[in-house]
Amino acid sequence: MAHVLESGLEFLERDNPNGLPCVRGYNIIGGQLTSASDGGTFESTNPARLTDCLGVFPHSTKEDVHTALDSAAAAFPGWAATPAPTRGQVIGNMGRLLMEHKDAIVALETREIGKTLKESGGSVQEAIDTCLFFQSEGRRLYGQTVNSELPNKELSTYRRPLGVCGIINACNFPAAVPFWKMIPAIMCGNTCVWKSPQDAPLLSFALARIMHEAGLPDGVINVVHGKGSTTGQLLVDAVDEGKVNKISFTGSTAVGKMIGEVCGRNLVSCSLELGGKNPLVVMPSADIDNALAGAYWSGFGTAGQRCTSLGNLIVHQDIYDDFLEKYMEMVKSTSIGDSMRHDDVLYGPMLSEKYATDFLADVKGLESQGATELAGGGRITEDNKPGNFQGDPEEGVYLWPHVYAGVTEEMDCFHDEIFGPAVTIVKANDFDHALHLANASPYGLSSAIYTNDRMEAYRFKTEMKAGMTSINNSTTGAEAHLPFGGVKNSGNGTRESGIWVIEAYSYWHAINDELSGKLQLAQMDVDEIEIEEADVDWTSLA
Ligand code: UN1
Repeated sequence: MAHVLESGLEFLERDNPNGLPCVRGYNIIGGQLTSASDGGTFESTNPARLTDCLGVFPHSTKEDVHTALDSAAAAFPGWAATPAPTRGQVIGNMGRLLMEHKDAIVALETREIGKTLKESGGSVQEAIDTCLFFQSEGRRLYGQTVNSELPNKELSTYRRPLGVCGIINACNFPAAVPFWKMIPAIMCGNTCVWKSPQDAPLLSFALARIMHEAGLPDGVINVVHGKGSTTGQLLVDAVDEGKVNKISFTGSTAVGKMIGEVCGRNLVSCSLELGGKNPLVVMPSADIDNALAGAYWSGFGTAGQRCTSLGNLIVHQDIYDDFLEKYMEMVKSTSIGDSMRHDDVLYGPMLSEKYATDFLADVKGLESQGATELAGGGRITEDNKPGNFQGDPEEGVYLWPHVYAGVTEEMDCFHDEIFGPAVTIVKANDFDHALHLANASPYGLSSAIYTNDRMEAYRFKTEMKAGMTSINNSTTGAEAHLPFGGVKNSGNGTRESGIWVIEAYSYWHAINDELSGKLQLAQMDVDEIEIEEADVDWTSLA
């Protein structure tokens, strides 16, 4: 076994295009690089070029997950006792190291999951911003002093860490989202076992290594690679075995509900950031060009693979035809390709083959529900490609932009999340109808309205049941210091980001310090102050 900081990168013989390197990847457990206990592996491939293999990684077993949990448990007392400002300093170092290596990390993210370089830049910047924010939070992590109802007695509160946190994130924001979780977790004094996303193990490994370079003690963050249904499930199962004090999960609603059940029956805290069918309403008073830009980006940026991507585009009937015509012009002009090799592409490949397969199953049969396909075409191939496709589509996993109009709330496609480049369009009769439609899906993550009517904007933000609402902006674009999360089927009400996330990774410890030297009973030994009413008729004064 080698220590993570003493090892270089190990390259494997591969026939990758342009001689791009393929590395042997390892878990990081207690600071040591380890392979799977049974020697099992899986590969990470570039979805923009399927012949490009980034690395071979351990497919972690139950033994690996449990060794990682034991390592996190062993590191916990020392890390929890480390002064919070020192923990913050380590986090600040992580942010500075990420800034230094930003360009390389951004390129790696794009190579591994296919997001455009610009978007990977956003994801990595969000990780940096999170470090810089929580660096200083280590100097706060405030508790309160509380006045006692009894004399010579002091009450105060402290934030305490929960213990060992299991971290499971999706691969679409593979730098930002694990940092949203682990940075506040370790700032509060917790230790983590991170199950990296199966489609982004190399990026996760690089980030974890940088975290160790920043001065993170061994065992505070342990990384196990693997698949969600195997390694991820083993981490969740460990909740039943009493080895986990917190699970933080970003992914599908179905898996989130399962995790919530396991945590619930063990009274273990869980943060769940789940799916969305995010509505975007366009009213006649809106700046239409701005609304078009927002609806286009929300639907097709990241190939629609954000939990905050646009689902239902709800357009007022008075502008419906005109808006749709302009929208479809934009959709048809969409430039798609590998952003490593082509500038100005709006989106790249799907995150992996599996995302494409699931998407194609989701859009199949939408017309039999009554929706009208205005754009579609499924998988992009050499014989079936949009005019603005850049490069050779057969090299990767690329999908056409899909648009379905005439959608109503009676149809399943109004309610179901479609993770990928698809927008369903709904016609609204008036503002009240639009607001009703925006609230009618089972989800409540993000939402947006384009209007220049102040009352409509006010009513939308007041009456919209969602974790996040944009006014004259896209459904995406959460900043690193605002609370992120949803209601209804989008989550369990916990939040990521900003000071609010601290609630998710600490518990309140109330301290009752009796200085009087005697037993003073709250509620019972408190002197009651009598009311002495004066004999004045206040009603006689005016
Ligand atoms: C996600 O959609 O999974 O708000 C995360 C945004 C990004 C984060 C999105 N800052 O779009």
